[in-house]
Formats: sequence, structure tokens, C-alpha cells
Amino acid sequence: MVDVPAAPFPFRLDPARVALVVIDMQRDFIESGGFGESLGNDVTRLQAIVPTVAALIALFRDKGWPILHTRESHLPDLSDCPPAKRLRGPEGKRIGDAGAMGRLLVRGEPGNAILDACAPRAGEMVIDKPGKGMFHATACDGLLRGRGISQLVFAGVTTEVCVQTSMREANDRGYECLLVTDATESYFPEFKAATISMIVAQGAIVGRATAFADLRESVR
Ligand code: C5J
Repeated sequence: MVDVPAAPFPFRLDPARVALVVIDMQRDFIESGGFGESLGNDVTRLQAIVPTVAALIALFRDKGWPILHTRESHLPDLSDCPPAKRLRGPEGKRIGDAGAMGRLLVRGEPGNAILDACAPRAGEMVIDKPGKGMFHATACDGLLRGRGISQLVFAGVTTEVCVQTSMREANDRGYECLLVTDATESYFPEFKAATISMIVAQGAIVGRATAFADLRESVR
């Protein structure tokens, strides 16, 4: 067991039960011409965390601990994209529309890929999810429980959307959750700050939060 300094209290990490979850480090959210930018967002904020996310992935690989990568994506016929999601954003720049890196948020398109710097390696879990949360309409829970995993360390984008939704889903399913605060980012700094506050409030009502350096030093 390793005690990782965290807010609001240390996270007792069990190397036999832990996995890293890297949420949606996709070109569609982080590069110019993707879905995130089509909604009017400044994607450069997200680019700044790529080295930290890559270092976190490298740490888990060094330790031989499991890693699960998610991609937010939809089937080419959009049958898994309800109108409540599809009909958002400016017309012509919505999910399924043509973008500079292929159809926005559509599985298999160049823009839907995970960045090279954070790309999954053979043997790592990869989940395509049609929702914001990693458990909605996916095989995530079975995959994790089948490996005896009950602790999840979270990184990725965006903090208040897919990361937070996934953490809340995980918390409800009984997983112990730890967010690495400098390995996650939002297009809106105030939303990131508020999300971290909400997660750790009320005695870690959703989970705990730590910095990458603190995690790295504790598991050395
Ligand atoms: C969004 C995500 N922001 N991965 N997706 O639409 O957070």
C-alpha cells in the first residue's frame, strides 16, 4: 500500500487494485480543427497538459499497472447519438459533420484518434464511449472488475465534462477515485477549479485530488 498525499485526505493506493483512466485525449478535443474548436473553444489550454498526461501514462507503464484509455466517439450512422446531443453547437459544425480532420467525433476518423503522445499500447484497455461518462453504454465495468480493479486514478479532458461525469459514475459504482489535477484540463479555468472543489468537498464526496509530482514521489 502507498499513501499518496491528496485533498481532502491521503489516498491509500493499492498497486494490486489500481488502474489509470485516461479520458478522451483525442485530436477532436485538443487539436485545431476538431470538435472542441468547432464549439468555439480555445484548444491551446488542453495542449498544455499533454506532457504531464504522457508522463503519468509512462509512470503506470513503468510500474506495470493497468491503463484504460477512453475515446468519445459515435458510429458513422450516428445511431448512438441522440438528437439531444447531435443538435448542439453551430449548424454545420456538429457531431457527424465534416471537419478539418474528418467527420466530427465519429469513430475511425483521423480527428477521433488519441494523440500520438498519449496513444494506447498493445495490451492496454481502450473504450469507445458514446456518452460523456465512461460507464454509459460501454463494457467498462466488467473489464475493470474482471481484472480486480477497484481504484481509479483519473486524467484527461475535459475536467468538468467527461472526466467529472466518469468519476461520478465510478464513485456510484464503488470505485475509489483519485484525480490528478495537473493531468486534466478544461477550456474554462473556472470550471476546472470548481470541479476539483466539488469532487473533494464534503469529505471527498466524489473522490480525492492530487498533483502528479506527489503521486510520482509516493510510488517511487
Ligand atoms: C466534451 C469531453 N467536452 N471529453 N467531451 O464534450 O469532455
